[in-house]
Amino acid sequence: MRLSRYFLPVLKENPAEAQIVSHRLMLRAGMIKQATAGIYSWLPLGFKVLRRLEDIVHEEQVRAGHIPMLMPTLQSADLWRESGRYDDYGEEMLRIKDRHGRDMLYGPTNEELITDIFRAHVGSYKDLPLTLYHIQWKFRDEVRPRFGVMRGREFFMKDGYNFDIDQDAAIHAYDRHMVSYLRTYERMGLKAIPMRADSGPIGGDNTHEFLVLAETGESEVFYDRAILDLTLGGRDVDYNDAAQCAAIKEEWTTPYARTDETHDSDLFNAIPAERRMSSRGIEVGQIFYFGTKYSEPMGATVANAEGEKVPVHMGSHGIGVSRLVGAIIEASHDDKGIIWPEAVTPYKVGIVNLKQGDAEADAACEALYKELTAKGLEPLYDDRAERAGAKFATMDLIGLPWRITVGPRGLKNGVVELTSRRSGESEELVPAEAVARLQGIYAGI
Ligand code: P5A
Repeated sequence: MRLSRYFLPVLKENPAEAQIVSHRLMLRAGMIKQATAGIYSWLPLGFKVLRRLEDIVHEEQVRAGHIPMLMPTLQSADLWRESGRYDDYGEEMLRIKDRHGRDMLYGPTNEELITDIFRAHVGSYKDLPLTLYHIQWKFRDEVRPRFGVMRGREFFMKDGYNFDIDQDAAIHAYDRHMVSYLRTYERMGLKAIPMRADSGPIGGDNTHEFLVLAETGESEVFYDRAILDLTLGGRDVDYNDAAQCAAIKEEWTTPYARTDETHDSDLFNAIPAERRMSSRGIEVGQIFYFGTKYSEPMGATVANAEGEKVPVHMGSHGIGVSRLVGAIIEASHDDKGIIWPEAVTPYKVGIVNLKQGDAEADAACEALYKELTAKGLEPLYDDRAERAGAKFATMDLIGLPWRITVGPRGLKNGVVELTSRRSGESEELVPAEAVARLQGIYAGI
């Protein structure tokens, strides 16, 4: 992409309405624009990051054996009356009437809708286990939408639902989700800690939230520092292996980690003082096992091996995809702007032409642009007739992890400069070497 032809409405001034850094940087970097309270348009740069996160979530879900589909945003109130949640859900639910006076709602979550699909089509234990998921917009009429996409009213969520014959099988699904979520967040360059939490309106006693530590997080969290040393890394996980998934869950849930909703000060105080940590966190996902809470009232039964009809065991699992964009920025920025982890960056490398209009510099940039594009290293080329300082400031603000600077002085020696956004370190390389270096960095990401 050439910046002169792109749509990147960066703001020079700090927007007054933004209280936290991710919101400020997303507005300044031209990623989002508020449409109305808690509802945002995703401008091209923001949309690119959102899509990238969506891709990672899909890849990891499919890897775990879960099946993608798509359900609508608008739902009929009747299904929610069957589960009893139409009245329970309260004011967070946006209720709408259609022209025939029928009660509709903009889905805040999809347990009822998926249970209806299941009961219409599945009747035997032989069709289980089954996990279906989608990534779709949700609406919750939050009392205080704030912090940009962190607490929106309309937001993008991955929500998945497992159907299993009994509790043991459903707990395997729970563990499988925990492992696949750990892997998803690690791929995004985040440390997200599973913490015992409260299940709220979704239900059930078994639930973990995944929290990214950040001062601006809305949740108060308490944890054993030892949990920070855990990583999944490149482990070979067989998601069908219930014992392996359970062992990984055990590893992550043994050190104390809880949100304030479930915090137990006696247990916490039993941890050696130097490992006792309390801070704030951003909830980027939550998993639930709620058994037959929906299947029983909605009549979602399957025939078991003995031929008896039994209500199916279910859980649901959510990732806040749009919130993650903000969470990654909270975890990765400096005073100049965003610093995207390579795995989620909207463009892999920026090209800065220090002397636009200089025949040699222009030709070198064009050649690099072509080469990087051909190698799949999607570049963003700042080809505007701007001062070098302004170009650097824009690149720093939008946070591409690598920048290639091209100028007449370097070109005299046949070199360009490759700079890391994170460390600020630069290296002079001939253009082919710079491309090869980037290929190495992005290999396997
Ligand atoms: C699990 C999937 C559920 O809704 N039903 C289907 C279950 N869980 S949840 O915890 O309520 O939401 C899942 C994740 O969605 C994100 N989230 C939000 N993101 C932005 N703005 C909001 N207002 C908002 N509310 C929830 C969170 O990341 C949450 O973990």
